Amino acid sequence: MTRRAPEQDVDESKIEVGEPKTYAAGVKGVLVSLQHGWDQMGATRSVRTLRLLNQREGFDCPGCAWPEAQGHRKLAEFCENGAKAVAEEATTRRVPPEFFAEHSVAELAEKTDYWLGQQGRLTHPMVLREGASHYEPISWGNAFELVGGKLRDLADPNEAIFYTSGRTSNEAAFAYQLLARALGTNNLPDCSNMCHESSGSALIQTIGIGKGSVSLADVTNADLLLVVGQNPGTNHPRMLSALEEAKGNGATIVAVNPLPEAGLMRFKNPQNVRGVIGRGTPLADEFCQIRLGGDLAFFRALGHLVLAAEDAAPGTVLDREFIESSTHGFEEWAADIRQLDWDEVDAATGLSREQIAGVARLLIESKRTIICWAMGLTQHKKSVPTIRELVNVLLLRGMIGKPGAGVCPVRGHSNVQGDRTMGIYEKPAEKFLAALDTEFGITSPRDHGYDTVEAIHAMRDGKAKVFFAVGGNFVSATPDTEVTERALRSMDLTVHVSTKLNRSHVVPGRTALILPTLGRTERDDQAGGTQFVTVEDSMSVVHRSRGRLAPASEHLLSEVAIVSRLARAVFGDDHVVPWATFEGDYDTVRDRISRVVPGCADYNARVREPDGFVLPHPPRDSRSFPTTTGKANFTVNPVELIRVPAGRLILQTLRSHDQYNTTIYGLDDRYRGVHDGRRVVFVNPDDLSELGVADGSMVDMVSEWPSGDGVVERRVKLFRVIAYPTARGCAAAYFPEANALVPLESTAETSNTPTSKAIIIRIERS
Ligand SMILES: Nc1nc2c(c(=O)[nH]1)N[C@H]1C(S)=C(S)[C@@H](COP(=O)(O)OP(=O)(O)OC[C@H]3O[C@@H](n4cnc5c(=O)[nH]c(N)nc54)[C@H](O)[C@@H]3O)O[C@H]1N2
Ligand SMILES: Nc1nc2c(c(=O)[nH]1)N[C@H]1C(S)=C(S)[C@@H](COP(=O)(O)OP(=O)(O)OC[C@H]3O[C@@H](n4cnc5c(=O)[nH]c(N)nc54)[C@H](O)[C@@H]3O)O[C@H]1N2
Ligand SMILES: [Mo]
Repeated sequence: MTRRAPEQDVDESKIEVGEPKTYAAGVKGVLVSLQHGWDQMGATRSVRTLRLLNQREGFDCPGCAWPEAQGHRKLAEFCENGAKAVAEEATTRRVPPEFFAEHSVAELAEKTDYWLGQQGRLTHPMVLREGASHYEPISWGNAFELVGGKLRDLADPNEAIFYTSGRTSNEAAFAYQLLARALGTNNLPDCSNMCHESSGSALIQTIGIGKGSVSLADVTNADLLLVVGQNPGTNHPRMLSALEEAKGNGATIVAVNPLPEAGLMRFKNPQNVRGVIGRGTPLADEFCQIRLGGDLAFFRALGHLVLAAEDAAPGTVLDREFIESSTHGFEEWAADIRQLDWDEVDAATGLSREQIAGVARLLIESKRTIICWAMGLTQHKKSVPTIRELVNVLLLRGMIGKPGAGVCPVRGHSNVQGDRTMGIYEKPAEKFLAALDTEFGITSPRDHGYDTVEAIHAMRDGKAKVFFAVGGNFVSATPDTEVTERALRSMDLTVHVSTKLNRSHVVPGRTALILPTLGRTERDDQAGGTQFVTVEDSMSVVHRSRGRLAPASEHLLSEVAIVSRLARAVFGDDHVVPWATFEGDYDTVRDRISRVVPGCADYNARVREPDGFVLPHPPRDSRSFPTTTGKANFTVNPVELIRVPAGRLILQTLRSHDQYNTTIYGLDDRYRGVHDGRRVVFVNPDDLSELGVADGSMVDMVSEWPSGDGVVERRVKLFRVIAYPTARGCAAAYFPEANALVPLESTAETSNTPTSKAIIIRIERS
C-alpha cells in the first residue's frame, strides 16, 4: 500500500495551474490527508497513528501550535495538514547508511527540499569526515566524543552556536539551554527569531508579556475577530473550527490580507454534515485586501476613527475607566493620531476609506474584540510598531484581560512558545539566569548571544566554529541562501539532531554529523521507564505528549538523551548537573523546571492533570501589566512608506498548502489552484499588463538592495508567472525557493526578524 520514495526530482514543466478555491477543507481535505498517510505508512498504521493525535493519552500534533479543546475532545482532533505532518514523521520509508554510501553529499546538494524529505527517516548517526565525499556511520559514543572534544577545545564558548527549531519538547529545551549556559554562551538562536519575535518584542513593550492573552473559549465567544496576516486554512486549519463556532455564536470576522485565502472565505468542516454535503460556513464578513506592509497605516487609521467617534460623542466610545486606571501614554498617542495623514493611509493600504470606516464601526460596536495575526504582520521592517499599534487599537476600548477579548498571535511550530519559556533565548532575563545559577551552582554568562541573523553574520565573519542544531533546517529557513550556505560551509563542525534528511545536512561544515532522533509519535523508553514530554501551545496551555509507535530505528536516541550524553562528553561524569539522571527519568528534569521557570511550580503534578495547566499571564488573569511603567503602554508609531521604484513589485514569501516550512509534503497548493510544481510567482493581472509580462511566462526574480552607493542584486531563476488576484503592486512566491532573494541585512526593527514578507523585486523574462 505504501508508495516508494521518488527517485526523480521535481519536474517543474509538469506544473498545472487552475482556478483558486473559494473554500477550505471539505471532504477533499480528508481524502488528501488519508492519501498522504497511506503513501507514507500504509492504511493500518495510518489509522492507529491518527487516532492518537491530540488525544489526552496520545501525542501532541507536530504541526501547528493551535490549542486543543479542553475537556471533551473529538475523536479525530486533527486536520488535513496535521495528518500530513504525522505521515511525514511516521513514514515507513528509511534513509539508512546504504543510502549515504550510494549518494555523495555533492549529489544530494543538487536535490530539492522535497526530494530530500521524501526519502524517509534517518536511522543511524552519520559523520562526514573532513575531505570526504560521503557520510559514513559513526557510533554514538564516537559522535559525542567528536562534538564534546570540539566544544572543549574552543578558545571561547561564544564560538559555538546552538540553534533550536520549535518542535523540541520542554524537557529537551531546558536541558539544551542549560548545556549552552554551563558551557558559557547565550548563543541560542531559534526559529522564533524568524517567526513571532516581532510579536514578543511589541507585546513585552506594550502589555509586559510576549504571549497571547486569549484562550480558545475567548476566541469562540468574541463578537468581533480580526484575522490579519494569517492563512489559517493552510497553516492552522483547526483554527477554522473555532472561527466557525464563533460565527455560530454571532461573531463578525474581518480578514486583512493581500490574498483572498480560501480558508478565510468559507469553511466546509469535514466533521459535520453541513461541511460534508452543504456549502459550508462563510467566514470573513469583510475582506480588506491590503497591500503588503500596509497594516501599520491601517491600524493607525482605525485608531484615528475610533478616537474621532469619541471626540464627536464624548464618553460613548472609549473605555475611559480602563484607560485611566490601567494604561500609560494615551494623551501622546491621541495627539499624534489626530494628525493622521490620510494620503499616507491610502498609499500604504490600497484600501478605500469607506472600507476602513466600516471596520472602525465594527470595532466601536463590538463588546468583545480579538485580533489574531501571524507572519503577515511579523516579517516586515515595521513589524514591531505595527503590532504595537494593533495593541493601541485594543486598549482604546479596554479589549484585553476580559472574556472574549485580547491579543492572539498565532504561533507556528507546535512548541516554539514552550522552548522560549524554557530559556531558549539569546537575550535571557537576569531573573531566569539567576534562578538557573542558584539551582545548579553554575555561573551563566550575562552577555547576550546571537539571534539567527546575528549567528549567520558571526559564521560568515569567522567568529564561530561549531554550529549545533536541535531540529530545524537552518540553511533553507534562513534568508540570503547563498550567504548562509557559505557561512555554514566555513564551520569546523556542523551537527544536526534531526528526524529527516534535509538541505542543512548537505551544506556541511568541514566535518559534519547527523544525529537521528525520535519524533513526537514514537515511544521513548529510558532507564527509568517509558517517558512522556511536555509542550506549550499558542495559548500558554502546558500539557503532556506521549508517542506510541515503535521508533523508526533501534539506533535513535531521544533529544533529551542526546543533549545529556553530549553534556557528559563535554563536562565529564561528575558535573554539577546530573545529566545521566536527566536522561533516565524526565521527571528529574521537570523537578528542575519547576524551580527555575516562572509559573512552573509543581510542574510534575500539574502536567499530569488531564488537560495540563495554563501558565500565568498577568494581563489576561488580572489586568495587570508588568511593563516598565506598570501599565499597558500606548505607543506612537509613525508610518514609513515602502518605496517601490517604477517597474518593481513587493514580494512576500509564504507557504503552499503542501508544506511545513522547509518540509515539502507534496507539490500542490490546492487552494490557490497550483498542482505539481512550486517555482511560481503570483502577480496581480493589472500589474502584469503594466509590466508587459504574460500570464504563464517564465521569469527570473531579482531583488534589489541598496548598499553603499550602489545596489546589490540577488537572483532566482525560472519561475512561472501566475496571474492571481493579489493586491496591486504585490507579488507572492514560496519559501524556501525564494529565500535567496531576502538580504541578510533586511530585518525588522527591534526584533531583527528577516523581512520575508516585503522584498523589492523586478521580474525579468528568463
Ligand atoms: N501546514 C502548515 N502549517 C504550518 C506551517 C506550515 O508551513 N505548514 N508553518 C507553521 C509556522 S512555523 C508558522 S510561523 C505558521 C505560519 O502561518 P502564516 O502566517 O499563516 O503563514 P504564511 O504562509 O507565511 O502566510 C502569511 C499570510 O499573511 C499574508 N500576508 C503577507 N504579508 C502581509 C501583510 O503585509 N499584511 C497582511 N495583512 N497580510 C500579509 C499572506 O498573504 C498570507 O496569507 O504556520 C505554522 N503552521
Ligand atoms: N522566506 C521565508 N523564510 C522563512 C519563513 C517565511 O515565511 N519566509 N518563515 C520562518 C518561520 S515562521 C520559521 S518558524 C522558520 C522555520 O525554520 P526551522 O524550524 O528551522 O525549519 P523546519 O522546516 O520547520 O524544520 C524541519 C526539519 O526539522 C526536523 N525535525 C522535524 N521534527 C523533528 C523533531 O521532532 N526533532 C528534531 N530534532 N528534528 C525534527 C526535520 O529534520 C526537518 O527537516 O522558517 C522561517 N523562514
Ligand atoms: Mo514559524
